[in-house]
Amino acid sequence: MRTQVGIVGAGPAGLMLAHLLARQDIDSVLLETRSRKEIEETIRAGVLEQGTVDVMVESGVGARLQRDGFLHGGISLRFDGLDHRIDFPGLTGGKRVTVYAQHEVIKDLAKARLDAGRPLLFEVKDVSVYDLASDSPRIRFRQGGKVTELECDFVAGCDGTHGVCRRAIPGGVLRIFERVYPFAWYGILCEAPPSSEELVYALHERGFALVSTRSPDIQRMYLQVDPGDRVENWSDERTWSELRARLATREGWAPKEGPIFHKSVIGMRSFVAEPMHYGRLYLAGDAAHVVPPTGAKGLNLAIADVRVLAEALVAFYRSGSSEALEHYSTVALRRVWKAQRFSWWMTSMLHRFPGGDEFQYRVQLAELDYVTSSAAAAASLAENYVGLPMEHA
Ligand code: RFL
Ligand code: PHB
Repeated sequence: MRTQVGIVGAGPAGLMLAHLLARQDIDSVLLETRSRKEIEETIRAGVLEQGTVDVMVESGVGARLQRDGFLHGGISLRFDGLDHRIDFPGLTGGKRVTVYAQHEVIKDLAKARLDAGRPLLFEVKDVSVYDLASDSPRIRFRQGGKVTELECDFVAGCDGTHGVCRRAIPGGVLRIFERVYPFAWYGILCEAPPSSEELVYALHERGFALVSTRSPDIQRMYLQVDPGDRVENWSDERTWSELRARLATREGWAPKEGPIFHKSVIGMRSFVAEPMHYGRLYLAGDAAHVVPPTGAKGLNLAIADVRVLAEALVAFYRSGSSEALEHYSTVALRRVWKAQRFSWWMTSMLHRFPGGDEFQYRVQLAELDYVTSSAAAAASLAENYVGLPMEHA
């Protein structure tokens, strides 16, 4: 079996890469360990930058997003019992974000792929990549009882944090940069109308809380918890009481409550592997970098990576030149590190650090006060949140 680009992982990165290449008549085979049902039901991100929306719409997979997504013109930073709005269009020359769940993006992209009759193989097992430094790297995998060897011009490692591609790079090639935070997020989905028109990021003495949304009748909320905490420790009653406490305002704000149907605890870390390629293997998305969710950047970075990678692959097949491919890692990492900085900064400003003293907490409150009272500081938050301009390789 042969293809031009072998893509490992059908998350947002892999699916979008396959889609952008198909539009330029470049063949790819997309391999995924999970089932279609699983990838379409995993609850994750919800905030899309304008650039992410643009590439969905321009490439013909944005119809549902345009119909069902919610345009948000700002967020609220809540501290000291008061709300302070960051007005995105006013601070960025008109930009907004769109709230549309990641698994809906996955459904749109998977459907486009399968409707076009192009290969997307689910439930593959024992995936391994090798001969990466040669001109014909290979992917070996098993589906049912059958082992297949796929010979490629290039391999795209879009297999997320725990995938096999990054690990296949020989020792000593990659530099790893990592920070683990001393807290996690406990997230819920509930059947309730929106408590707030826009997202609320709250810092309270008891810790961080986030009010997000999914649809007119499904809401998403998060609480900062201990990394060792478990959903079993969070009864519905305790969850609502903690959300009420951390989100209380002087005006008596309270979340709209409803049956909780999903609970999960997610760890928080920052991680970058450099460079984002080895031989003819190119890493994209969470396979190469992870951000804490406070900046809402993970999915958007994955899409930004594959936009650059797709352009570079198209340039290679059109002209035979690998110059753009050689620049891929450098160009992608410039955006990655700015998103890392922003995500780390939002996380540091908005969480209580276990063992942190009162001085640290006062500095966090002063930072929030500054960000919400200085137009320059607010504009810096806004332009990062809505997404920095795209760069090209
Ligand atoms: P994914 O989504 O992890 O997809 C990787 C895919 O590869 C498959 N796989 C393999 N396939 C074949 N062979 C193997 N050996 C394989 N190993 C793994 C996996 O099954 C999977 O389907 O990575 P990708 O495409 O790079 O996308 C990254 C994003 O999913 C991630 O960054 C975001 O979800 C992060 N994130 C958010 N990002 C945002 O931009 N905005 C947000 O609001 C936001 N909120 C979040 C988030 C992540 C969260 N969690 C659960 C980590 C909120 C949460 C709660
Ligand atoms: C979400 O809706 O899941 C969400 C929103 C904003 C974030 C992280 C997650 O910063």
